[in-house]
Amino acid sequence: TVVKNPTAIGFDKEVFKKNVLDNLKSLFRKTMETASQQEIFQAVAFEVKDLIIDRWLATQKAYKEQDAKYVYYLSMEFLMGRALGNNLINLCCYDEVAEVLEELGLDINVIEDQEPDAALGNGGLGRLAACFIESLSTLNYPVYGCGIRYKYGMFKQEIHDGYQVEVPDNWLENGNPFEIKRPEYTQTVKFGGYVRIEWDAERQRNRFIHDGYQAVNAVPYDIPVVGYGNNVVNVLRIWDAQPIQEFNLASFDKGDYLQAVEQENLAKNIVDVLYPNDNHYSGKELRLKQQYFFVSASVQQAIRKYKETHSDLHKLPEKVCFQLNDTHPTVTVPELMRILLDEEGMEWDEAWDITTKCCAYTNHTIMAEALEKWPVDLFMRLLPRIYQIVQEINRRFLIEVEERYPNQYNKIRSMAILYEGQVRMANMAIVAGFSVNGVARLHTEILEKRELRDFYEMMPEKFNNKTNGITQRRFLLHGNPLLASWVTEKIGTDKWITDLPLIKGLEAYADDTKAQQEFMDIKYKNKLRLAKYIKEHNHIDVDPNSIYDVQVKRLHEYKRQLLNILHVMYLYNQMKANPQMDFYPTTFIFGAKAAAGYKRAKETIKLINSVADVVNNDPDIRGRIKVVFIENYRVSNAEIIFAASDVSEQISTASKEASGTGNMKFMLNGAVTLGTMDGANVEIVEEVGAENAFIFGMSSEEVMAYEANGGYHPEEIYRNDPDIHRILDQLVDGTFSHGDREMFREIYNSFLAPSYGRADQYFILKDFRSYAEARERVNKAYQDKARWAKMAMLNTANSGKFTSDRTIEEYVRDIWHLKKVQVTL
Ligand code: 26W
Repeated sequence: TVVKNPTAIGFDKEVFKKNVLDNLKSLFRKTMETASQQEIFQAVAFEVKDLIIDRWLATQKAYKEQDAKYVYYLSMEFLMGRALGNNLINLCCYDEVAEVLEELGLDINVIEDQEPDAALGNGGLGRLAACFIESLSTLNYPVYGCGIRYKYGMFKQEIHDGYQVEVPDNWLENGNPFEIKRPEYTQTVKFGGYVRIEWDAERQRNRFIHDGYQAVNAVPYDIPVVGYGNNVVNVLRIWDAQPIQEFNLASFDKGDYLQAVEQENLAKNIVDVLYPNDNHYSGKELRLKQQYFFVSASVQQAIRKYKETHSDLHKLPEKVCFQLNDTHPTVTVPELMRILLDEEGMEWDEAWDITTKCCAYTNHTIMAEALEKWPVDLFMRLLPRIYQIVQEINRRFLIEVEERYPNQYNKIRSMAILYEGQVRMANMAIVAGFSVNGVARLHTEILEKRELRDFYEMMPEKFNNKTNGITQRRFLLHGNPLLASWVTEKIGTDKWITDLPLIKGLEAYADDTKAQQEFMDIKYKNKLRLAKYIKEHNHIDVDPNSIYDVQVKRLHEYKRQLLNILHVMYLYNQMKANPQMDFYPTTFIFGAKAAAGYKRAKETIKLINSVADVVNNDPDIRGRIKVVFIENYRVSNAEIIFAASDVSEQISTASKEASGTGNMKFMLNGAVTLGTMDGANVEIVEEVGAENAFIFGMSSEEVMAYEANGGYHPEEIYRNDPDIHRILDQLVDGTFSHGDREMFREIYNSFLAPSYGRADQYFILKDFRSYAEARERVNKAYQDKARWAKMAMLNTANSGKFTSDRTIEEYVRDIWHLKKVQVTL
């Protein structure tokens, strides 16, 4: 029942079918009868790429004709997920292709399942980048997404005996049918060596010459990013590393054998693997290499492209903006300076003027351990010329600080770029960027008032907020087709696909019993779909009539999966003591990857699985509490999970979650938030109304006040609250570990006697009672079917603000100043 978009016209089913069969023949010399599902996926994907190509060419032609300004979205991570389904949706021929496949005896869902997720990202930051480039395309804005073509993306997670095991993600094994290699745009990137100073007599100034370096080639692969129904195709450009010259015997003769081997090795491992750390800086040299590698290639490419049609680099800011996705690409600043100074021969002041008008920085976290601070010795060894430029940026900035705040050493201590032997990347991004933004209102306030207070005081005009968003094309239209069709039918238009606030039209049905029934029927069908997935992948039976209470996100202490599972233990104890207690059956669903080296996170996964073992198999519980850990949480199964959820667990310690974006995906799909006043939860509650969410816990003010005083005393709670006492003791009495008293000892100690850091650093015990009480309210509320249906529907109805289309329009208005480009075929 989805209304067809006019651009679907021109799609010819018979031609498509014939071409898919031809592709099978030419790619694999197979027929429909002999081809594997994977081969059929490839044949279909190549045909879809063909549909994209004409639009791609037309888009780039239109940009050129209009001399369009581009944003270069520089990001170490793009968590794209699968492409086939979303490309078909945005080309407006999903239903038609589904029909073609059906006529060939195929199920489009099964074909889509053949595609590996492009998991070139960890979590929130990488997925945000993917939503942003999709929205930019849909809104007719020119963008290059610039990133790294990791050979191995985010690891695959397997659970063995309750423990996480990481398995390499060889996502390119069968090739990527959507990418195009562009060797003609190869750039050279230089590492190491030294800087020689030479007198340039002609220009009467010094020249800085970088010598003795090792170089690698950066070879781009382009992946199309299709806009919805508007013929726009932007480009995600990811760089691969290749040795400059293939290692050969000729170089042996010339005597630079070792040089050749070293260059070959450098190229070999630069793009091998995505660092699987989320919110944790590790200071590895290879990571800095990755950063400079893709930044240098992208900036060189941008300048080269600009110079093809412009002669005056002073006007670069009219055509180019570099958006730095967190501090990871901050070497953009000195790299652009290097090109303008050393290659274009500019003076410092003019180069600085251009650079500071081209760069803008987004901050995604206030977690201290996430801040990138490179040791100076490492930095200058790897990037000697870049380091000189950083020194000069720092020197000039400190003069400004000194002028503005004479003799206030504390200002220098907090704002210097080079300090105590480290290069502080955030400080460089703030000093050089013309814009600094946070990702939710509360987050930006905390940056201004606390974390970046001195910068805000000195340069308030740079600071702004851009509350995150998500694309409804993937997370409703593709992920939840039943609800998507129903929304279209109810509000009488499919325009919400590109104008999400129209979804507010659902409010008119909030009290309509029939609509409530329909809404909950769709939820039920989606719960069946998830139950089937869980049965296939986890071999656990879940009751689709139970409440699906879901926490899916990276595993991190501040996100407090531990609070959730401790509460399940508490519930279990209650039910054992009182089998007749009033309780609506609930399935507690978790999904989370732990960074490979993050011990506490991995112990938490084991605890969740151990509690699941005991609770799920205890006959006294009679299936009223179930715990499920979904293996290998990623974009593709997230779409299924959000659609099926009743309760959205957003329970981070207030002030710690910059925004969250999963919270928005749940809301869009009609799940009710159970959360703290943190990140974008604050704005979600503002939109939907406090009566349609379950809020608990300390405020960010309270948390920050405790932190300023060095924490609190969890052992008082342990002593005075018998229920909490009991669950903590159960961590070390073997209840959930077949008698093993040591398995969860470290978790236990973290509350009472940590070997490092503060006791209960994330205020789990402090918030426990308030959380338990909120969960009780949830359980009661669900038993009133009409009330719940209304709440859930109102969440969907009020999710309009959280489209990434809105976020992008704000970036365009306040930071990028792009113009819309129309593309006709
Ligand atoms: C250097 C190690 C490292 C790796 C990743 C540091 C920091 C990161 C990211 C900034 C972590 C991240 O993904 N942050 C999340 O960004 C989302 C998009 O803005 C927010 O919604 C989340 O709240 C934030 O945790």
